[in-house]
Amino acid sequence: MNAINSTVRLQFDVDRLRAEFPILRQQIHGRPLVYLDNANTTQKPRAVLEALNHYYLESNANIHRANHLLSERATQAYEGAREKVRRFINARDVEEVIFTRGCTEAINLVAQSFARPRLREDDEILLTHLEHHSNIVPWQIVCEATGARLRVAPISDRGELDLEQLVALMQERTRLVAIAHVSNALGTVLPVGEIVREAHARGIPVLVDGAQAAPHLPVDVQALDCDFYAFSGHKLYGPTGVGALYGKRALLDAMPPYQGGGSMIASVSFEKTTYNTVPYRFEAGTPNIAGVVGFGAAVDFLISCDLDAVRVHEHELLGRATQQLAEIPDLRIIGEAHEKCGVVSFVYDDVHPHDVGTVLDQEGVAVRAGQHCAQPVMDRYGVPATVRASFALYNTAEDVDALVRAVWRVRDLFGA
Ligand code: C6P
Repeated sequence: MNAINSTVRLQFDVDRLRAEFPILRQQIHGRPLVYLDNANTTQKPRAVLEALNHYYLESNANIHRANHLLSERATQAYEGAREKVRRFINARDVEEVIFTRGCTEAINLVAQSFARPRLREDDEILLTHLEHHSNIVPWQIVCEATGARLRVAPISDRGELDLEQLVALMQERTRLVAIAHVSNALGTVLPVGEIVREAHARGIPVLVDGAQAAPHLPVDVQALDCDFYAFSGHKLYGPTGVGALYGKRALLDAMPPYQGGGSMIASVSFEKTTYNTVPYRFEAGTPNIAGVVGFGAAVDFLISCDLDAVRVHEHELLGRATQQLAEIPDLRIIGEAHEKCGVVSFVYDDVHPHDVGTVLDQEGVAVRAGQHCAQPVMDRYGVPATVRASFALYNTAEDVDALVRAVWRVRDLFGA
């Protein structure tokens, strides 16, 4: 470890942080909970729980549409969270942040409102082989409606994207590149900045699925220069059912609404309706106000933890887990990219990953076993599923050791 890392580490007090997550104190099947399913959803710190509670106890009202004090408070809290999210991703303008139900809805919004009106028969949308279903299916839906088609850039056996091949697939008919920032199934970090540069050099806009990156990596949408960035609140210590879409102002301004209803209009008559400005044009109906307030509190919490220190800590956990798991005979790690973050996936001999997951659960270790909503990745490796351990800032070296002990237990139970 270099000098900078040691300094950062001194400032990172994981025990103090864990104390902020009451749920982690419990026992599961008589053993201390070891929660390693963070890529699925993270646990919530007291600050987020208190923000939700405080909102409902003190400020609950509908936003943007009443002139009483509670509504004013609720509106301020909601719009305050928008500014927090803007700062978190360094968007230029608060109007470039649209609240959604999550990363999935954010991508669907772009598919329906940005891509669909622009796509013609034989146009192309370019993805990679490591995408989550949320960054595949919305594009298939618009392709079915328009006659456009998907192109898919391959990944290597290590789970790395072949940038040259991706660039070679950026052709005259490519209308959008849609890529993950970090793969949820493999942990691969994609060179998003380079991809955006290559795409823009050819006049192609880029959407980044940041669901697995925003909790772990610094996200600066201006530095990345991506056109859209989608992520969820619940994977970064916020509540479920809320997320955000960043979009460049000029693109958002030119996009028609995604859904119709209250709040997204300027005026309505049976003859003609005119629409509100962004971001409100894309937030039809009463939103998840409390969820957005909790999302803002989660962003505050994460920033207060020192993001550099968090990154170093999580990287150490990933390294420790990878090294110890690799020592288990007949265990195969799926996804060995040079640059990884947050996730280690593996299969053990011919024991089905679901059985491994069940044994781990009995040992108090919560992981995800399955396809991780990334079936093409499973097909690429010829496995039905993987076991995936994923890390958060509150995990410890002891959590990693408990995971590894539990996997050895699988070996005892199922035989070598
Ligand atoms: N991945 C996982 O266990 P939502 O469900 O909208 O919050 O996020 C969807 C999504 C989109 N992209 C990536 C890369 C993701 O990892 C996810 C969610 C979870 O890996 C649940 S399937």
